[in-house]
Amino acid sequence: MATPLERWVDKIAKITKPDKIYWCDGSEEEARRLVEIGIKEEKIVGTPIFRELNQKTFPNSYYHRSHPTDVARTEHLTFVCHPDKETAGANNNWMDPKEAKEKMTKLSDGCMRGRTMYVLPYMMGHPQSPYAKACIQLTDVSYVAVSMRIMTRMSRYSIAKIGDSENFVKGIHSVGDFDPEKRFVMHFPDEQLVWSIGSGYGGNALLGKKCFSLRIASWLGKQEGWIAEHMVIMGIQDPSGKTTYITAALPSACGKTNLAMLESALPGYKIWTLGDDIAWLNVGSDGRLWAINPETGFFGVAPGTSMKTNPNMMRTLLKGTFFPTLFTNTALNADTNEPWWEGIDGECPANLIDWLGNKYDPASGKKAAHPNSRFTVSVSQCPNLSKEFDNPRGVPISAILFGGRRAHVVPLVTESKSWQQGVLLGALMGSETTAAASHKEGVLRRDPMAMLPFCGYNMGDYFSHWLDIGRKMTRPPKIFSINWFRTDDQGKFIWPGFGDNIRVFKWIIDRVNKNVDARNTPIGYLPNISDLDLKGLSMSKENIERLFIVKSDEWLKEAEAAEVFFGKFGSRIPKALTEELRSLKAKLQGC
Ligand code: SAT
Ligand code: MN
Repeated sequence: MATPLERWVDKIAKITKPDKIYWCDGSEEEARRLVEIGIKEEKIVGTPIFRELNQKTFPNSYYHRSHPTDVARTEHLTFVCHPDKETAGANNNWMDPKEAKEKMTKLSDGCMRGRTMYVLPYMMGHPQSPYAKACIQLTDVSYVAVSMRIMTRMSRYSIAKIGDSENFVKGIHSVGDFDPEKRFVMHFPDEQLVWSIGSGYGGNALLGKKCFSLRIASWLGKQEGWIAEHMVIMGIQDPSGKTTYITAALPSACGKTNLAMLESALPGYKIWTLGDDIAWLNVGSDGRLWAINPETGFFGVAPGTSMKTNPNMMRTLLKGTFFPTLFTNTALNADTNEPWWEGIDGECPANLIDWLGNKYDPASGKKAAHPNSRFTVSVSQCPNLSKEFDNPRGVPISAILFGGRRAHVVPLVTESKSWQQGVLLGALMGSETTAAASHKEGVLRRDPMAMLPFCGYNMGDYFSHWLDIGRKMTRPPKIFSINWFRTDDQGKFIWPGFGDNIRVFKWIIDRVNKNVDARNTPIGYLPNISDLDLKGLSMSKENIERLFIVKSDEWLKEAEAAEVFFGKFGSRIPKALTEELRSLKAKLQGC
């Protein structure tokens, strides 16, 4: 008798009509074979899926070039199909689930013809965590199969765990014909199903990542009493040897990966990385908030990564283990067969091939690597991976940071006065946009908790859920807002960032441990400059003070923009949050 899983695979194969069906086991040998297939057999518009890179300098690394129209998430073609539109909320595109299924069934008719359908069994989360989920993704491209093996715990264990159950997370993925008009990423939260066609890009194709671990998991968390967040998880070891765990939410391509792997500029401090993108947070029996990273890999932005900006990531990329490392849409050094991107160490090589496969002309003014070019690499290669990474319980969180890319208005660091005010700080978040999503660069976009593109239900209900989580904790983490990106009159960043961000973390830990006082302002507590460890930094007093300027008129504008944003969600915005906003406005007006 076929199991529900086998019957489901069969049903999807009848629609998509692959030539072959291949059940993956996640083994090392299989990964090698899949890479081989990607080098020798499978193609994307005539180009092989993988190209072997210089194995001496980039061991076990492979290069992948995507379809040129397929380089980022496509938010306007991403839908969350709850039975009713209100549940999806103004933050999501919505389609009736029945209509969406019909549309996808039609678009998928024969879409895997001539291709192999890979059946990928994987876990999100450590198998022994009560929050771990057994998942199956179907895909018709080896790039996705190999990527998923890096990013998730892929093995036959998931098949055994699913057994005869109907209750497993389902993903259907096909690159289709890459037609952007026929590209859709459809989520069916009540069925724990994601159906994606037309794109091979990370967030659209690695369905365990944003699609399941954020959009669908956020909805599961709402029902089950936990939260799925777009956050890094890290441990900060201080000179006494004590490690404090924090999470930080930053929109895509705001330096989240650099932050997660930060190398401290202050002696005696060390960062232990647990995750660079997604955190699942639950309230423990001790009344604290606990975090796990459901993933096992980094899917990071390559440009800007160097020994200067992120030495730990460079070491991770160069380590080479039995997990392949993938480079997607970077440039290629034609002489050395190494990947190259803007911002990597060294000079621009003379003989460069750009991400589109053409000889690169530096005089063209164009970038050689796509700004959203990526690496996909196993966390096991990270030299500062936390020893708690594989702890199924996760780590207890002492502080939550909300950040964004703001040239003005938002101070370097602000501590909220309560959980509720912290939720407002998170809800007020905005960021000047970058290239990870397919829209213009440099535009301010409201992005509460960095979850706007990833919250799988009405954002008003999401804020209520955050407030509920706060009420469940007896020892909640403190909430902070951070902004590394404030600029001076010339548009230059004031704060050095990177390894010096540890100085901000030090203050945050001091606040958590009640070691220092702070300055009370309408938006929260700000550091007394004398409490910041700025030793060795060559910054003028004036510039340091500029990092902490809070202008009432600018903040009133922020509050008004938040009101407009909240207005989109009508009565779904919790009263407590509107009250908090009203009280902030009153305080600002009183200044
Ligand atoms: O959506 S991805 O996870 O592929 C990249 C990002 O935007 O964070
Ligand atoms: Mn992300």
